[in-house]
Amino acid sequence: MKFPKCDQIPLGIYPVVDRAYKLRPLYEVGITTAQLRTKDAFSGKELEDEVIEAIKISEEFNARFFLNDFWELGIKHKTYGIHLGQEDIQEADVKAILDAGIRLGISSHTPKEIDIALGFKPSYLAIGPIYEPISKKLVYDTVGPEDLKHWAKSVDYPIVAIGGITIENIHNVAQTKAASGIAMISDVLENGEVSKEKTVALMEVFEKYSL
Ligand code: 3NM
Repeated sequence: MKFPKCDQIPLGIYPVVDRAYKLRPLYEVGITTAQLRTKDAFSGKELEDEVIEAIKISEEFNARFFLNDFWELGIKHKTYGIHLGQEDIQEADVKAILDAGIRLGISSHTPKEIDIALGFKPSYLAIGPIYEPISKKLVYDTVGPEDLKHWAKSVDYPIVAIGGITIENIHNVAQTKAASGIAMISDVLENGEVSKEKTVALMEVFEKYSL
């Protein structure tokens, strides 16, 4: 079992949004990787329509679109990728995702969880929370850039750093050069809507260190 790679270029700034329409302005400024994470906001047909719309917009921009949680819908509509947490990965039909040729990203918060995630040979490994998450309460200790760098040394997969990353602290994360992607919910937003300006500022920092 080994999941497909996510192309050669780094995942880059990797926004995680709650609605499909928020993807378009992100792609318009050059974002190449994004995730839809609706949690309980939608269900049934409404959820499926949201997923279909997200895939359609992402394909228009040739972007790497990951769907959070809803792996059955991801397989049905052939998303580029699916992102799962540690609990979801135990319940999902991981082989069905693999057989569908879909990429898989897995969250991890501790060295033990990293080991579990790597057992699936994922397309990327998310490590967090780097800082105190802004939009989600987590029971885990913050990782910080030092441990991110340290943990990344023994991981031969692309890493996505997540949790509390903002324009103020992204320099510390980017300069570790440990992460192929830097994910965030809050700091690409302004009053809940995508801010192109904030997104571009984050992208500029990422690019400065990935050269
Ligand atoms: N996962 P913000 S932290 C969705 O550590 C998510 O696994 C995390 O939101 C993890 O950028 C997190 O607002 C929330 O802090 C990220």
